[in-house]
This record gives sequence, structure tokens and C-alpha cells, in this order.
Amino acid sequence: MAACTAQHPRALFAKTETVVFCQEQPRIGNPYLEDAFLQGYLKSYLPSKVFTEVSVDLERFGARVKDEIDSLGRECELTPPKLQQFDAWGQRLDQIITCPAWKRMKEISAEEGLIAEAYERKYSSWSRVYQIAKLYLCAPSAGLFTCPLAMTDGAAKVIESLGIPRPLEEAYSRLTSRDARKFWTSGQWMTERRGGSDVANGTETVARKLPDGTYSLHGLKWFTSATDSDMTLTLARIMTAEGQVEQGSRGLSLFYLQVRDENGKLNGIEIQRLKEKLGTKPVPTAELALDGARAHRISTEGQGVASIANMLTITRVHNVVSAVAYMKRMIQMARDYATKRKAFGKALKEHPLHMQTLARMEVQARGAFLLLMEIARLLGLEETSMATTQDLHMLRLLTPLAKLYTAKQAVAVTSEGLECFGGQGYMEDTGLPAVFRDAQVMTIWEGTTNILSLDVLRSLVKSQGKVLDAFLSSAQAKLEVASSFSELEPEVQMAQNALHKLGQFIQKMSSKGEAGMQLAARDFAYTLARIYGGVLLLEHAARPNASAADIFTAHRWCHQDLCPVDQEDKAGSYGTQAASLNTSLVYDVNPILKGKL
Ligand code: UCC
Repeated sequence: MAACTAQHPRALFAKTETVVFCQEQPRIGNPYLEDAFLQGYLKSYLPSKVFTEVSVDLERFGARVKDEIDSLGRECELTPPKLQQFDAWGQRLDQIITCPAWKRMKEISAEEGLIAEAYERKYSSWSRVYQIAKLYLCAPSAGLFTCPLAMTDGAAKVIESLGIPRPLEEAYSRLTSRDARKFWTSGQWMTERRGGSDVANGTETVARKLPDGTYSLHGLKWFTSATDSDMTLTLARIMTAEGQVEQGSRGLSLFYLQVRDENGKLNGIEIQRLKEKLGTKPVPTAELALDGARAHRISTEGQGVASIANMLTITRVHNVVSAVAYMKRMIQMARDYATKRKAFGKALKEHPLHMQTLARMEVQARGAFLLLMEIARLLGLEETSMATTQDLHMLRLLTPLAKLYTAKQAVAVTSEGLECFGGQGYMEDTGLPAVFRDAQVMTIWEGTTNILSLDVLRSLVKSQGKVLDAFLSSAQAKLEVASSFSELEPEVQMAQNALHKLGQFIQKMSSKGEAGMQLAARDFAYTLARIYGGVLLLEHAARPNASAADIFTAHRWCHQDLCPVDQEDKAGSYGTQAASLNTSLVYDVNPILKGKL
């Protein structure tokens, strides 16, 4: 856009002068070329031949994000989906109408191999890193098409891990296709009327076995994201011939179904309504009634939750991709704006306090980025059977950890980012509020912060402490590398101290068991995330070709409280009285009412 000078001849009406208000628009550049940290990471860790090829493609793709995808994403935001339930003559249609840009995003996703790349494995284990880097570049521009892509990736992962059994061969080949005419997206229908976190007790959908071995599903799915998808994976309880079902987690099995038949007719599904949401406006999120949906059982009976966990791992990784990418997008826009916008006689860039704010945002985004890339690297190793047991433990731990931590960071950083634009950040037509709104969902879908904190504990307990051992030894190994650089010495020591305090805390809590740890679960998870983010930044800053910015980032990150669980413990947050004190504080109401609580 041409620069706006806001110079008007004095001869014009005074009124014109007061109504004309013009600021230069921040620019979305090529997100690959503008991201030195991403380039530095890929150059350092990818084998050089892989880096050369990948870099060329990412630069090309970055230009496509800037020149094509970003405007499609905006169109998706401004043209949300509609549900046409009936035709003019009362015939039930249940048609979700999406805009052309949303459909185009599906084609582009196939053309660009946004799913295929991870499953073709052209670059062996590095293919995952490559795919994640591509998703990261386009996530804030893609009009939330990254939501169906997350579930599509998750479904492909589940099917692959099952050995691609016969009823799923076609689905797998379509989910991982580069042919836009063939490409399918998948849903993940987990949430029912009784809630989304407690899947084991909230799932009411039942499955009746049919004579041909398939099942017919009956129930209500309360939130289904990207309901225009071609297929889905979903949970249900198998009903016995006597009409009995088993309650709880052990009663759940995993099913695959196609949403529509070849003629576009819904498969025993009614779309009740589309949801009114705070954000993710382009995504059709629907309430569904399943009334005889034909489905294939794809897990062992009663193993539904464990089987869908593979999908959750992938969708949680995608959540991290978007959380980090949204932070980065805000920072890129704000730093460009800071070169253009003048206040108090100089560009924002010349105000040290403003630069400090942006630098703090950047430190958060960089730590989050390394957590993301570490997960991508480990996932790639797992998928090519190259992972050690320690790698597998780290992947299990880092997935919920990074999901919960980066989602919270994304809300804070995008909120701070809005402020960097002053009042303009609050204006709908700048597109900036949408970034903030969409960041907020990252803390909720795919498991809230508390559910993910409990999943961190689950990973420790289920592995009988091996996950924690892997964490401690991996952190130590990385700190050892960093400790040989004198410039990093004080920060390495800070990380060591945090690990020491963490060790003491774990020892103290070990006698209290899993239940005793619950109150500390969130602070414990934050501690692991902060320590590991710091350790990764220190390792990154210890590379021979590390930049001054890499070293400064590691310093800044390590100067935050790396062990909040220790601080909170000392403050009595997990003591015997803590839970009841919390409740009294929350319900600090009129004594008459108190008696009724
Ligand atoms: O669907 C949604 C929106 C889709 C949109 C996607 C967009 C993605 C982002 C894109 C970015 C733009 S939102 C709804 C998502 N729903 C959830 O995330 C559910 C949240 N609730 C939980 O995660 C709970 O912790 C449950 C459901 C996993 C708890 O289930 P249970 O059955 O009560 O827990 P159990 O008994 O501990 O676990 C049952 C089994 C165990 O294995 P076995 O049977 O072998 O002992 C666990 O070890 O499941 C296993 N398991 C896991 N395994 C549980 N969690 C995991 C895990 N995370 N990884 C591996």
C-alpha cells in the first residue's frame, strides 16, 4: 500500500482535515525470509542437502503465503460458514455453505502437501520438521484451515499406527494425497453434551453392531469442528444384544465413518446448528445428532481413548504450531509498524520502552518455537523408527507440556501485540483482533490447561517415573553442552538451580502420591516447560554459529522464574489447608449464602 502522507492543502474545509486520519498499514512480508530464527534453526539442525532443498521450497511457499494465502484467510474470516437446514419446500438439506476461499484452502493444502509431506518421508525423520515449518509459516494466514488439517494429520497418524487396515486404505490414501480432487479432510468428534474434558464419563453415543460387522451410531456430538470434513474418527459405547453398555473409559471404542455418501447425502447425521463462537469464525463448528450413522470400529473394544490418543498427540502438536505462529505473526506486524508509526516526534522503533516490550514478546516466541521444533524432531524420529526410548518418553511429555504452555503464551503475547498498535489493534477491520480471538481457543480445544497438566502427571505415573528421568537427563545433557561457553555460564547455573529445586520438590511430594500432586500440577507443568525452554535456548545459543540475539534470548528467558512450583510450595500453595482456603476465597460471600454452599 502506498505511504499515506496526510498532507492536505490548507484551502480545504477544516472538517476534512479533522476526519482524515491515516496511518501506514503494517505489512505481512514473506514469513520465511523475515524469520531469522527459523532459518537459523533449520540451517543448524537439518542435514545440509535437506536444508538446501527445504529452504528453497519454504522461501517459495512464504511468498505464496504473502501473495495468495493471506488474502484467502481474510476472506474466510469475513465470510463465515452458514448452515442451510431446509430447502424452500421444507426438504431437509443440512448443507454447510463455506466460502470459495475455504474451498481453495483445501486445494492448496493438498497441492502443497501440508499433510502428505509428513507421511511420504522424503527426508526421513526430517520430513516432520519440514511439514511443521510449512504449517508454521501459513498458520496465521490460512483462515483456520489449519483446524481441519490438524485433525486430518491426526486421523492419518491413527490409521497408519493401526497398520492401514482394509476399510481404511482409501481414507488413508486420500488424507495423505497431494491431488486436490482426491484429498480428504477428517473430523475428530469427541465432545458430547456432558462435556469435553471428561470424555470417559461424558460420552453417551452408542454403537449397535449390524449383521455385516459394521455399526450404527446413535448420539449427540456437541462440538464438532470443521464439520464439512469428508470423514471422521469418533468414540462410542458398544451396546450388547440386551441393550447394555459399559460406562467409563473401558466402555469406549473408536470408530471411523464417512460423513456423506458419493451423492452428498449425510450418513445418518443431522446437523442441528452451527455454534456461535468468540473466534475461529471461518471454521464450521456444529452440533450433530447421529441417528444410525454407519461406522467401522477401528480399535479393540474398550480401547477407544488409548487409540484416539495418537490423534490427540498430533492435534496438540498442531495447536503448538498455531500458538507459536500467532505470536510470531503479531511480532512481525508490530515490528514493521514500529518503523512506520510516529509518536512523540519519532518512530515507535526509536522508543526504547516499546522495543523492550517487543523484545520480551520475541523471547517468549523463540522459547516456544524451540519447544515446537524439538517435538517435531522427536515425532519424526518416532515415525521412522529411529527414536530411542528416551526420545519416546520426551515426546510423550513435551506434547502436553508445550500445548499447555504455548497456548497461554499465545494469549499473553497476542494481547500485548494488540497494544503495540494502540487503538488500531482494537479495530476489527485491521484483522488484528481476529489473531487475538483465535489465540484464545488454543488454551481450550485439545484439552484445557488443567487437563493437560494432569496429562503431564499421567505420563509420569504411567511410565513409573521413566518420563521424568528422561526429562532430567536430557536437560542435563543439553546444559553440559552449553556450560562450555563462558557467556552462558550464569544462565546455565540458573537452569541447574531450577533443576535442583525441582528435584527437591519431587522428593518432598513423592510420599504424597498422585492425588497429592494434583494441586501442584499446573505449576509443575509450567516449571518443566520453563526449564526445558531455557535449556533448549541455551543449547541453541551454544552453537558455534550462534548470533548475539541467540545468546541474549537465552539470557532473558532464564531470568524469569524457572521453578514456579518451588516458589508456590514455599508460599504454602499445596499445604493441607490450601484447597479449602482456595474454596473459601472463591466463595467469599454473604454468610447466609455461605451456609447454602
Ligand atoms: O476435538 C476438539 C477440537 C478439534 C479441533 C482440532 C484443532 C486442533 C488445533 C489446530 C490448530 C489450529 S477439542 C476436544 C479435544 N478433547 C480432548 O482433548 C479431551 C480432553 N480430555 C483428556 O485429554 C482426558 O485426559 C482423557 C479423555 C484422555 C481422559 O480419559 P480417561 O479415559 O479418563 O483417562 P485414562 O483412563 O487415564 O486413559 C485411558 C487410556 C490409558 O491407556 P491404557 O488404556 O493403555 O491404560 C492412557 O494411558 O488412554 C491413555 N491416554 C494417553 N495415551 C490418555 N491420554 C493419553 C495421551 N495423551 N497420550 C497417550
